[in-house]
Amino acid sequence: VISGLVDDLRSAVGADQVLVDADLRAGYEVDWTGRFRGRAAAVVRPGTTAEVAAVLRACAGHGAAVVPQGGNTGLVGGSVPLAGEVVLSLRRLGGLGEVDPLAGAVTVGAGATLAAVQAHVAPGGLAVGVDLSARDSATIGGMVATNAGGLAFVRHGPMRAQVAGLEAVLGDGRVLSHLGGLAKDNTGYDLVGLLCGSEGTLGVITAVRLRLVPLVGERTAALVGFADVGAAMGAVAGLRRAGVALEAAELMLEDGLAVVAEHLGVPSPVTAPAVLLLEWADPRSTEAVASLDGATAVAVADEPAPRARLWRHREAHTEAVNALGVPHKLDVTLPLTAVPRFVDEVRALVAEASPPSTCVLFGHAADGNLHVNVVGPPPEDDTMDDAVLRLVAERGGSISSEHGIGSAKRRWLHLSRSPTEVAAMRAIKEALDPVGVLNPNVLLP
Ligand code: FAD
Ligand code: 2HG
Ligand code: ZN
Repeated sequence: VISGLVDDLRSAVGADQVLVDADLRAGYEVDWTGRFRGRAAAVVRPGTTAEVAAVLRACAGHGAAVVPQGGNTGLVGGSVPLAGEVVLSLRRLGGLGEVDPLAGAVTVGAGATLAAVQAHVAPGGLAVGVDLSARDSATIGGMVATNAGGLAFVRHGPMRAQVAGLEAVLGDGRVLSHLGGLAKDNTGYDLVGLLCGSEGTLGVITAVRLRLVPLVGERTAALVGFADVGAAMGAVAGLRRAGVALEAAELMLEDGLAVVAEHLGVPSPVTAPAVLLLEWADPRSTEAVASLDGATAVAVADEPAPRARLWRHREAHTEAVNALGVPHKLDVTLPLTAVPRFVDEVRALVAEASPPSTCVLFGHAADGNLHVNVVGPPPEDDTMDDAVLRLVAERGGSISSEHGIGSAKRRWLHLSRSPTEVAAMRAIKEALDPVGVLNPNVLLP
């Protein structure tokens, strides 16, 4: 079966773009964190939508499961072949269409990296509404497939809100195309919205029509210290009530900043139990931040280089955690009022863990989105994952805020979704992917 499949894949995309040697496959077989690894039947690298369709027809014909892969920066084990699947890499679909200045929109290939699109649209005074620190590798297709959130969610919402249209190939090779990108379009079910956050289970996204946002060149960033998480959360709410249009509101903790400082070899500019990274564009907001209740220390920057230096202490959290060991990453949302207590409770859980473990917690304060990183338990031991996710559910939260369910969290999907919801999702999956070739080991239990 495998050799027949490989022959058919070679006919679909050309022999050069089908990788079967172990050393060529290796980079596609392990996730960014190193926690999830497997072995691919083959890695196939189509260069056009028609080739993606031919690959899917070949795989459907052989009953071979497919894992779509973009930049492979996903953090829930959804982009790697854990059960011998074919990896379908979209990275060659990196085309960048002409920017439409009237609509403020652009159509790009699914394999274009976020950084490439940012650089492409910036000369027209435009930007992508979602930004994340994996921008040099993460692809637009992967960001749509995970409905990525990121650093600008407070201002522009998730990836789904940036998508005006898309093109995707279904499991049997049919092409679903809705790239017109009209501002208003109530012509039935929102299939484009449905593909957003579908994690490669409903279709392989090949192109995306992005609705862009104004590029805000001049902004001010500040690190602001507080005595505790409650005070920091109150400060964000206060600024929003006062009408401050925050571009970002990120939460960090003293011990996490220390891990980052050690990793970077640069001390944190602000030391406090809870630290916010706030960013805003309107100079009139500077006064509101300067007079924040409960602030114990502040570092402000408005020139690009010093601003980037402040941001480095936030953005380097993920790589600093990975440098400690293979992390268990739990990306969760809590009701805003539950955040301070949850932080204390998680730290208490990890303090009692065996083997002794380190907890690095940070997140997107305005969204109630916490990134709970635990380093210590072996990769396959999910006792701590279970305890944290159950606590999240008890506190009224969501077990995935922005990274998705992937293979990492699918056994806990029921904590956030009712049986009726899971049944509806399963019915949708069966309707769009009847043969079940698209990422069958992801999302649905
Ligand atoms: P992959 O990792 O390749 O794939 C992710 C999922 O999407 C998989 O299930 C895969 O099968 C599917 N997929 C990929 N491409 C396609 C396609 N074309 N069609 C269909 N399915 C597809 N995430 C956030 O939300 N916010 C953040 O702030 C954030 N910061 C990060 C920072 C770092 C340093 C790292 C390493 C990751 C971060 N992430 C963040 C997670 C990750 O970057 C996002 O999930 C991103 O959207 C994944 O894009 P990718 O191209 O790497 O996708
Ligand atoms: C971020 O906000 C990402 O930087 C990654 O979502 C979070 O590393 C993490 O846990
Ligand atoms: Zn995040």
